[in-house]
Amino acid sequence: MRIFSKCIIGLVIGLASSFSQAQNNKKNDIYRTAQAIQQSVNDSQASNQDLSEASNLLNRAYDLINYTSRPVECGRVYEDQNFRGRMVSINSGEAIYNLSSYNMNDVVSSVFVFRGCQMELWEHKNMGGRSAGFRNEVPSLPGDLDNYFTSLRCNCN
Ligand SMILES: [Ca+2]
Repeated sequence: MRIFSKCIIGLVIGLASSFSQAQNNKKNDIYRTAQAIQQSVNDSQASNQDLSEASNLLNRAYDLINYTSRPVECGRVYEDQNFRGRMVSINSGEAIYNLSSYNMNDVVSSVFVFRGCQMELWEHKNMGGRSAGFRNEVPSLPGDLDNYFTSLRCNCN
């Protein structure tokens, strides 16, 4: 019983911690699995210590699921060079179809992308026209891309 619950719940924790923001469906599956494990632990002939350990492990699994479910900031675009001026932040898995909504059309001059994330920006609204991708920080966009972008998308691994 103790080995069984440790193996299964350890697996749940491992899976939960490897999830990224975009994988909510899988996280929900794991959440249901964890609940089922909790039920089977409750139903079985287990010692109080077994139940206590299983409960602690499940709580860790739930904490990890909650943690990985929170929005992850993916990157930021700035009006001026060196990450100055007005700023718009974007979360992983999100898109901004028209920076005009933020009064930031054709003004972006620097881009910050968080580690493990990738941002793609487009010349026109709705991901139209020429595009460029960035994986790290760009304190000063090259001349032909300066004050140029209108839409963007960002994703973290
Ligand atoms: Ca600018």
